[in-house]
Amino acid sequence: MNISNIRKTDAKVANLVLKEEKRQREGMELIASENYVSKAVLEALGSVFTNKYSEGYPGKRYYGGQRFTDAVETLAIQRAQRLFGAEHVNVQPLSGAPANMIVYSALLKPGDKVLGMDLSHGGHLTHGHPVTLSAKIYTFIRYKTKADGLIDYQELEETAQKEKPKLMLAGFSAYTRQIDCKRFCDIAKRVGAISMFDMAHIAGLIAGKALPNPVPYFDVLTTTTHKTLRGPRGGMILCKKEFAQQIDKACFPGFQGGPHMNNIAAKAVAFQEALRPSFRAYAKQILKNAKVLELELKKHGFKIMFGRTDNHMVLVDVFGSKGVTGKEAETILDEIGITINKNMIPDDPRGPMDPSGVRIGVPAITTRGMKEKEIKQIAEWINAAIENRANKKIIARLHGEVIMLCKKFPLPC
Ligand code: DSN
Repeated sequence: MNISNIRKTDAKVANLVLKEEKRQREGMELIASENYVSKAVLEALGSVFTNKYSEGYPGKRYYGGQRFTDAVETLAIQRAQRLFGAEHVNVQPLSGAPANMIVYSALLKPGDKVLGMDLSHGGHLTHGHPVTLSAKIYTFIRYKTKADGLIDYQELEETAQKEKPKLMLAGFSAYTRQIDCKRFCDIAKRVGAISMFDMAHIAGLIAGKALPNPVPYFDVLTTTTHKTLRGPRGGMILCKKEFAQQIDKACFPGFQGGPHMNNIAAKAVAFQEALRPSFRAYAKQILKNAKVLELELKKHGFKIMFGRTDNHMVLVDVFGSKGVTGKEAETILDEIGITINKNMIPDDPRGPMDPSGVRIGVPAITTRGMKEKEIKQIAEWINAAIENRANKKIIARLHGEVIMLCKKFPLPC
């Protein structure tokens, strides 16, 4: 990345950018929610659109000078509509958590009930965890998965019938199975609830047609744009026409101020990339890589939660499998240049800062071009690092091997 101007004016920041670039280049990114953008997305992010205030929506702004911001936001919206077949799209949410909060504030009154997935069962903080602002405003009831890794839809319906939630929320940040969208939305309809899907983790797999599209089923969907979708950091809301006005008003002026137009320009570029046939091949390869990772880790004796993976990640009970905590596994893998995150497993007896599990995802390494052969090698390294965690010599050797492989698969940006 060219940072010649930062170098001239700010040696400290330049130095940090270069160090981070080296870390990314020589390391293996296996955090399931991370990815690498293209050079084109990075250019749009660094473009002069960053200078512009554009409160409002295309054609209805509060400030002048909006000819080109209107055009770029319209492009982003139209491309997102083509990608997902959505009736209405708002590309202004700054990220996933604000997007969820915007939907809640658009469609709920304080105290209203929401049925969302439990965090330790793969849900997300913003789906009702008590530490969040949304949980202080709305009443969240959480559903869980069964021992076989699936959602118990019968129990979900019983809870929904009993609690009569205003909103039923599907979606996850660590769940690895498919949601039965029709069944979920049928339950929501029967109890008179609005159906919502937070598809942040799998948006790119849906865009790339590797997973079925939930958009036709749900009333409202939220996503981030920087995970499997390979766009800039940001959020987006998709909904049926009948909710469009409420959602837009809740976003601006209800929740946010000026949209980040450089980010919206970068979203437009990313969506164009995701519309290309090559993106379908990419999404398909992610699923293949995740499956190989699951099978190889199982061979090495790791317990895979939810039975298996149907998407881009695996949740592994490292404590139950190898007697190492999630935090210890994260630290040891960091030492060999493999970045993952510790993660709760369903009803984890351990705490969130040192849970029993780790979450491992393949979108970023798939972007770098790694395939089945490399994934097998990575599973072997993960096992070797965890089993030999006390042996500094082996850890150093593994780190060297990781760097060698990374050098063969350069970053796209
Ligand atoms: N932090 C993101 C993740 O890792 O899944 C979601 O917010």
